[in-house]
Amino acid sequence: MPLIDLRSDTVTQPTPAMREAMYRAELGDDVFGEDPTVNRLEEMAAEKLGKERALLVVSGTMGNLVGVLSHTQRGDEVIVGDQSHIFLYEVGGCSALGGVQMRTVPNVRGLLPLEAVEAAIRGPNIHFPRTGLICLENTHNRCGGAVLTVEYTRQLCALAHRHGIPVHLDGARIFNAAVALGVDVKELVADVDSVTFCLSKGLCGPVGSLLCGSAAYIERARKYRKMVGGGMRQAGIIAAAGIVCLEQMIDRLAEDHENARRLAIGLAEIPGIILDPTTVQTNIVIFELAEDRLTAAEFAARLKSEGVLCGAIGPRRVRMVTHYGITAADIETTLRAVSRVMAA
Ligand code: TLP
Repeated sequence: MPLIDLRSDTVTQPTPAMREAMYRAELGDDVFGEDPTVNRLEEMAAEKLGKERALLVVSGTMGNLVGVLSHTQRGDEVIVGDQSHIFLYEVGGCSALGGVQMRTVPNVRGLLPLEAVEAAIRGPNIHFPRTGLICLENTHNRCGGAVLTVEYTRQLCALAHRHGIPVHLDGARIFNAAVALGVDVKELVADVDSVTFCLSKGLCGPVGSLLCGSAAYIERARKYRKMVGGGMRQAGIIAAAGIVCLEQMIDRLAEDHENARRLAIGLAEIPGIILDPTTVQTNIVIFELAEDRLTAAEFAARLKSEGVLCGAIGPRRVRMVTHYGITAADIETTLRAVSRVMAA
Protein backbone atom coordinates (compact mmCIF):
# COMPACT_ATOMS: atom_id res chain seq x y z
CA MET A 1 0.00 0.00 0.00
CA PRO A 2 1.53 3.38 -0.95
CA LEU A 3 2.02 5.66 2.02
CA ILE A 4 0.68 9.19 2.20
CA ASP A 5 3.21 10.89 4.43
CA LEU A 6 1.75 13.94 6.17
CA ARG A 7 4.18 13.89 9.10
CA SER A 8 6.13 16.88 7.83
CA ASP A 9 7.28 18.80 4.75
CA THR A 10 10.79 17.71 5.79
CA VAL A 11 10.08 14.33 4.16
CA THR A 12 10.13 15.85 0.66
CA GLN A 13 12.75 14.50 -1.73
CA PRO A 14 14.94 16.58 -4.05
CA THR A 15 13.44 16.96 -7.53
CA PRO A 16 15.11 15.58 -10.70
CA ALA A 17 16.26 19.13 -11.52
CA MET A 18 17.98 19.30 -8.12
CA ARG A 19 19.71 15.95 -8.57
CA GLU A 20 20.91 17.07 -11.99
CA ALA A 21 22.21 20.37 -10.57
CA MET A 22 23.97 18.49 -7.75
CA TYR A 23 25.64 16.20 -10.25
CA ARG A 24 26.92 19.12 -12.30
CA ALA A 25 27.79 21.49 -9.42
CA GLU A 26 31.12 23.29 -9.54
CA LEU A 27 32.76 22.77 -6.15
CA GLY A 28 35.49 24.18 -3.90
CA ASP A 29 36.40 24.32 -0.21
CA ASP A 30 33.76 26.49 1.43
CA VAL A 31 35.73 26.93 4.67
CA PHE A 32 38.17 28.86 2.45
CA GLY A 33 35.16 30.63 0.88
CA GLU A 34 36.05 28.94 -2.41
CA ASP A 35 32.94 26.98 -3.32
CA PRO A 36 31.41 28.94 -6.21
CA THR A 37 28.05 27.19 -5.89
CA VAL A 38 27.74 27.98 -2.18
CA ASN A 39 28.76 31.57 -2.87
CA ARG A 40 26.11 31.85 -5.56
CA LEU A 41 23.38 30.41 -3.32
CA GLU A 42 24.35 32.76 -0.47
CA GLU A 43 24.24 35.75 -2.83
CA MET A 44 20.85 34.68 -4.19
CA ALA A 45 19.44 34.17 -0.68
CA ALA A 46 20.69 37.55 0.54
CA GLU A 47 19.26 39.24 -2.54
CA LYS A 48 15.89 37.51 -2.23
CA LEU A 49 15.50 38.43 1.42
CA GLY A 50 16.88 41.94 1.00
CA LYS A 51 19.74 41.41 3.45
CA GLU A 52 23.45 42.18 2.92
CA ARG A 53 24.73 38.66 3.32
CA ALA A 54 23.67 35.06 3.85
CA LEU A 55 25.33 31.95 5.26
CA LEU A 56 24.57 28.33 4.37
CA VAL A 57 24.14 26.15 7.47
CA VAL A 58 23.35 22.48 7.92
CA SER A 59 19.83 22.81 9.35
CA GLY A 60 17.20 25.18 10.65
CA THR A 61 18.29 24.29 14.17
CA MET A 62 21.89 25.26 13.40
CA GLY A 63 20.69 28.47 11.71
CA ASN A 64 18.78 29.48 14.82
CA LEU A 65 21.62 28.47 17.16
CA VAL A 66 24.28 30.34 15.21
CA GLY A 67 21.78 33.17 14.70
CA VAL A 68 21.19 33.54 18.45
CA LEU A 69 24.90 33.14 19.36
CA SER A 70 25.82 35.89 16.92
CA HIS A 71 23.45 38.38 18.62
CA THR A 72 24.01 37.59 22.29
CA GLN A 73 26.48 37.25 25.15
CA ARG A 74 26.50 34.62 27.90
CA GLY A 75 24.02 35.54 30.63
CA ASP A 76 21.67 37.37 28.29
CA GLU A 77 17.97 36.65 28.28
CA VAL A 78 16.21 35.87 24.98
CA ILE A 79 12.47 36.48 24.65
CA VAL A 80 10.76 33.65 22.73
CA GLY A 81 7.24 32.33 22.24
CA ASP A 82 6.20 29.52 24.60
CA GLN A 83 5.19 27.50 21.51
CA SER A 84 8.26 28.44 19.47
CA HIS A 85 10.46 25.88 17.77
CA ILE A 86 13.58 27.45 19.28
CA PHE A 87 12.18 26.96 22.77
CA LEU A 88 10.47 23.57 22.35
CA TYR A 89 12.36 21.60 19.74
CA GLU A 90 16.00 22.67 19.54
CA VAL A 91 17.32 20.62 22.44
CA GLY A 92 17.90 23.72 24.56
CA GLY A 93 20.93 24.44 22.38
CA CYS A 94 20.94 28.20 22.83
CA SER A 95 21.07 27.79 26.62
CA ALA A 96 23.46 24.82 26.64
CA LEU A 97 25.90 26.17 24.08
CA GLY A 98 25.24 29.92 24.13
CA GLY A 99 24.75 30.40 27.88
CA VAL A 100 21.58 32.41 27.34
CA GLN A 101 18.38 32.08 29.35
CA MET A 102 15.07 31.70 27.54
CA ARG A 103 12.18 33.90 28.68
CA THR A 104 8.86 32.73 27.26
CA VAL A 105 5.87 34.85 26.33
CA PRO A 106 2.63 32.99 25.45
CA ASN A 107 2.13 32.73 21.69
CA VAL A 108 -1.22 33.93 20.39
CA ARG A 109 -1.89 32.58 16.86
CA GLY A 110 1.87 32.56 16.31
CA LEU A 111 2.57 36.09 17.41
CA LEU A 112 3.95 37.54 20.63
CA PRO A 113 1.51 40.15 21.94
CA LEU A 114 3.31 43.51 21.96
CA GLU A 115 2.25 44.36 25.53
CA ALA A 116 3.56 41.01 26.80
CA VAL A 117 6.89 41.55 25.07
CA GLU A 118 7.16 45.09 26.43
CA ALA A 119 6.47 43.73 29.93
CA ALA A 120 9.11 41.00 29.55
CA ILE A 121 11.93 43.36 28.51
CA ARG A 122 14.28 43.77 31.44
CA GLY A 123 15.10 47.13 33.00
CA PRO A 124 18.43 48.28 34.40
CA ASN A 125 18.06 46.66 37.89
CA ILE A 126 21.43 45.13 38.84
CA HIS A 127 19.78 41.77 39.62
CA PHE A 128 18.41 41.31 36.12
CA PRO A 129 19.94 39.65 33.08
CA ARG A 130 20.16 41.83 29.97
CA THR A 131 17.45 41.25 27.37
CA GLY A 132 19.71 40.44 24.43
CA LEU A 133 17.31 39.32 21.71
CA ILE A 134 13.69 38.73 20.74
CA CYS A 135 12.80 35.78 18.46
CA LEU A 136 9.80 35.46 16.15
CA GLU A 137 8.67 32.48 14.06
CA ASN A 138 6.93 32.82 10.66
CA THR A 139 5.10 30.71 9.71
CA HIS A 140 4.48 29.39 13.20
CA ASN A 141 4.78 25.61 13.38
CA ARG A 142 3.03 24.77 16.70
CA CYS A 143 0.41 27.41 16.04
CA GLY A 144 -0.79 25.53 12.96
CA GLY A 145 1.27 27.30 10.29
CA ALA A 146 -0.04 30.72 11.36
CA VAL A 147 1.32 33.68 9.43
CA LEU A 148 2.74 36.87 10.93
CA THR A 149 1.88 39.90 8.82
CA VAL A 150 4.20 42.62 7.54
CA GLU A 151 2.44 45.11 9.82
CA TYR A 152 2.82 43.00 12.99
CA THR A 153 6.49 42.22 12.25
CA ARG A 154 7.15 45.96 11.76
CA GLN A 155 5.48 46.84 15.05
CA LEU A 156 7.33 44.16 17.03
CA CYS A 157 10.67 45.23 15.52
CA ALA A 158 9.96 48.90 16.22
CA LEU A 159 9.26 48.02 19.86
CA ALA A 160 12.44 45.92 20.14
CA HIS A 161 14.60 48.51 18.44
CA ARG A 162 13.25 51.30 20.70
CA HIS A 163 14.82 49.28 23.52
CA GLY A 164 18.02 48.64 21.55
CA ILE A 165 17.19 44.92 21.21
CA PRO A 166 17.70 43.03 17.93
CA VAL A 167 15.12 40.64 16.46
CA HIS A 168 15.84 37.19 15.00
CA LEU A 169 13.19 35.54 12.86
CA ASP A 170 12.94 31.75 12.61
CA GLY A 171 11.65 31.84 9.06
CA ALA A 172 11.98 28.11 8.45
CA ARG A 173 8.82 28.48 6.31
CA ILE A 174 9.03 32.20 5.50
CA PHE A 175 8.25 31.58 1.81
CA ASN A 176 5.00 29.87 2.84
CA ALA A 177 4.14 33.06 4.72
CA ALA A 178 5.04 35.30 1.77
CA VAL A 179 3.03 33.17 -0.68
CA ALA A 180 0.01 33.01 1.68
CA LEU A 181 0.04 36.77 2.18
CA GLY A 182 0.85 37.53 -1.47
CA VAL A 183 3.73 39.82 -0.47
CA ASP A 184 7.40 39.95 -1.42
CA VAL A 185 9.36 38.07 1.23
CA LYS A 186 11.64 41.14 1.48
CA GLU A 187 8.78 43.10 3.00
CA LEU A 188 8.12 40.42 5.60
CA VAL A 189 11.71 40.43 6.85
CA ALA A 190 12.65 44.06 6.17
CA ASP A 191 12.84 45.09 9.83
CA VAL A 192 14.23 41.93 11.46
CA ASP A 193 17.97 41.91 12.12
CA SER A 194 18.43 38.29 11.10
CA VAL A 195 16.37 35.50 9.57
CA THR A 196 16.84 31.80 8.93
CA PHE A 197 14.93 29.94 6.26
CA CYS A 198 14.99 26.26 5.34
CA LEU A 199 15.66 24.64 1.98
CA SER A 200 14.74 21.20 3.29
CA LYS A 201 11.04 21.71 4.02
CA GLY A 202 8.43 22.75 1.47
CA LEU A 203 11.13 23.80 -1.01
CA CYS A 204 12.24 20.12 -1.24
CA GLY A 205 15.99 20.65 -0.89
CA PRO A 206 17.84 17.66 0.58
CA VAL A 207 19.80 19.58 3.27
CA GLY A 208 20.40 23.11 4.43
CA SER A 209 19.15 26.44 5.69
CA LEU A 210 20.31 30.01 5.22
CA LEU A 211 20.94 32.60 7.89
CA CYS A 212 20.67 36.14 6.51
CA GLY A 213 21.58 39.51 7.99
CA SER A 214 24.05 42.41 7.80
CA ALA A 215 27.60 41.83 6.56
CA ALA A 216 29.10 42.32 10.05
CA TYR A 217 26.56 39.94 11.60
CA ILE A 218 27.15 37.20 9.02
CA GLU A 219 30.91 37.53 9.56
CA ARG A 220 30.35 36.75 13.26
CA ALA A 221 27.95 33.94 12.32
CA ARG A 222 30.55 32.36 10.01
CA LYS A 223 32.89 32.05 12.98
CA TYR A 224 30.15 30.55 15.21
CA ARG A 225 29.14 28.14 12.46
CA LYS A 226 32.74 26.89 12.43
CA MET A 227 32.71 26.63 16.23
CA VAL A 228 29.69 24.33 16.24
CA GLY A 229 31.19 22.13 13.55
CA GLY A 230 29.16 23.53 10.68
CA GLY A 231 32.05 24.56 8.44
CA MET A 232 31.45 22.40 5.37
CA ARG A 233 33.89 21.73 2.56
CA GLN A 234 32.47 20.91 -0.91
CA ALA A 235 29.04 22.07 0.23
CA GLY A 236 28.19 23.18 -3.30
CA ILE A 237 26.76 19.71 -3.70
CA ILE A 238 23.85 20.76 -1.47
CA ALA A 239 23.91 24.43 -2.46
CA ALA A 240 23.27 23.41 -6.08
CA ALA A 241 19.95 21.93 -5.00
CA GLY A 242 19.29 25.04 -2.91
CA ILE A 243 19.60 27.24 -5.99
CA VAL A 244 16.91 25.16 -7.69
CA CYS A 245 14.74 25.54 -4.55
CA LEU A 246 14.90 29.32 -4.86
CA GLU A 247 14.43 29.35 -8.62
CA GLN A 248 11.66 26.80 -9.03
CA MET A 249 9.95 25.78 -5.81
CA ILE A 250 8.59 28.92 -4.14
CA ASP A 251 5.50 29.82 -6.16
CA ARG A 252 4.17 26.27 -6.11
CA LEU A 253 3.80 26.40 -2.29
CA ALA A 254 0.33 27.81 -3.03
CA GLU A 255 -0.70 24.28 -4.09
CA ASP A 256 0.30 22.94 -0.67
CA HIS A 257 -1.78 25.65 0.98
CA GLU A 258 -4.78 24.78 -1.18
CA ASN A 259 -4.41 21.09 -0.29
CA ALA A 260 -4.14 21.96 3.41
CA ARG A 261 -7.28 24.08 3.16
CA ARG A 262 -9.24 21.24 1.52
CA LEU A 263 -7.90 18.81 4.09
CA ALA A 264 -8.95 21.10 6.96
CA ILE A 265 -12.45 21.63 5.56
CA GLY A 266 -12.91 17.87 5.17
CA LEU A 267 -11.49 17.03 8.60
CA ALA A 268 -13.72 19.57 10.33
CA GLU A 269 -16.79 17.69 9.05
CA ILE A 270 -15.72 14.38 10.61
CA PRO A 271 -17.34 13.73 14.02
CA GLY A 272 -14.80 13.72 16.86
CA ILE A 273 -12.37 16.10 15.14
CA ILE A 274 -12.11 19.59 16.55
CA LEU A 275 -10.78 22.08 14.02
CA ASP A 276 -11.72 25.51 12.73
CA PRO A 277 -10.66 25.30 9.08
CA THR A 278 -10.64 29.09 8.71
CA THR A 279 -7.52 29.16 10.90
CA VAL A 280 -5.50 27.13 8.38
CA GLN A 281 -3.41 29.67 6.45
CA THR A 282 -0.53 27.65 5.00
CA ASN A 283 0.55 23.98 4.79
CA ILE A 284 0.15 22.88 8.42
CA VAL A 285 -3.11 21.51 9.80
CA ILE A 286 -3.34 20.89 13.55
CA PHE A 287 -6.46 19.51 15.18
CA GLU A 288 -7.69 18.04 18.45
CA LEU A 289 -9.49 14.74 18.99
CA ALA A 290 -12.59 14.98 21.19
CA GLU A 291 -12.17 13.78 24.79
CA ASP A 292 -14.19 10.58 24.47
CA ARG A 293 -12.30 9.44 21.38
CA LEU A 294 -8.88 7.99 20.59
CA THR A 295 -5.69 9.50 21.89
CA ALA A 296 -3.49 11.12 19.27
CA ALA A 297 -1.03 8.22 19.44
CA GLU A 298 -3.81 5.67 18.89
CA PHE A 299 -5.23 7.76 16.06
CA ALA A 300 -1.80 7.99 14.36
CA ALA A 301 -1.26 4.23 14.70
CA ARG A 302 -4.68 3.37 13.22
CA LEU A 303 -4.30 5.87 10.42
CA LYS A 304 -0.91 4.36 9.62
CA SER A 305 -2.54 0.98 9.09
CA GLU A 306 -4.76 2.79 6.53
CA GLY A 307 -1.60 3.97 4.73
CA VAL A 308 -1.52 7.56 6.01
CA LEU A 309 1.17 8.96 8.30
CA CYS A 310 0.58 11.94 10.59
CA GLY A 311 2.19 13.35 13.74
CA ALA A 312 0.84 12.97 17.30
CA ILE A 313 2.05 16.22 18.85
CA GLY A 314 0.12 16.15 22.12
CA PRO A 315 -2.15 13.78 24.06
CA ARG A 316 -5.08 14.61 21.71
CA ARG A 317 -3.36 16.84 19.20
CA VAL A 318 -2.50 15.74 15.67
CA ARG A 319 -0.49 17.51 12.96
CA MET A 320 -0.70 16.98 9.21
CA VAL A 321 1.56 18.84 6.80
CA THR A 322 1.03 19.11 3.05
CA HIS A 323 3.93 19.31 0.61
CA TYR A 324 5.24 18.57 -2.89
CA GLY A 325 4.68 14.81 -2.44
CA ILE A 326 0.98 15.24 -1.64
CA THR A 327 -1.65 15.55 -4.36
CA ALA A 328 -5.28 16.63 -4.25
CA ALA A 329 -6.19 12.94 -4.67
CA ASP A 330 -4.08 12.09 -1.60
CA ILE A 331 -6.17 14.57 0.39
CA GLU A 332 -9.37 12.79 -0.63
CA THR A 333 -7.82 9.40 0.25
CA THR A 334 -6.71 10.78 3.62
CA LEU A 335 -10.17 12.12 4.42
CA ARG A 336 -11.74 8.73 3.67
CA ALA A 337 -9.15 6.99 5.84
CA VAL A 338 -9.71 9.42 8.73
CA SER A 339 -13.49 8.92 8.47
CA ARG A 340 -12.99 5.15 8.76
CA VAL A 341 -10.66 5.51 11.75
CA MET A 342 -13.03 7.86 13.55
CA ALA A 343 -16.08 5.71 12.81
CA ALA A 344 -14.47 2.49 14.09
N1 TLP B 1 10.54 21.45 12.39
C1 TLP B 1 10.30 20.03 12.24
C2 TLP B 1 10.38 19.34 13.61
O1 TLP B 1 11.52 19.69 14.29
C3 TLP B 1 9.22 19.65 14.49
C4 TLP B 1 8.98 19.80 11.56
O2 TLP B 1 8.74 18.65 11.19
O3 TLP B 1 8.20 20.77 11.41
N2 TLP B 1 12.10 26.16 12.87
C5 TLP B 1 10.88 25.68 12.61
C6 TLP B 1 9.71 26.59 12.67
C7 TLP B 1 10.71 24.33 12.28
O4 TLP B 1 9.49 23.87 12.06
C8 TLP B 1 11.85 23.50 12.21
C9 TLP B 1 11.71 22.03 11.90
C10 TLP B 1 13.11 24.06 12.49
C11 TLP B 1 13.20 25.40 12.82
C12 TLP B 1 14.37 23.24 12.50
O5 TLP B 1 14.75 22.80 11.26
P1 TLP B 1 15.73 21.54 11.09
O6 TLP B 1 14.85 20.34 11.22
O7 TLP B 1 16.29 21.73 9.73
O8 TLP B 1 16.77 21.63 12.14
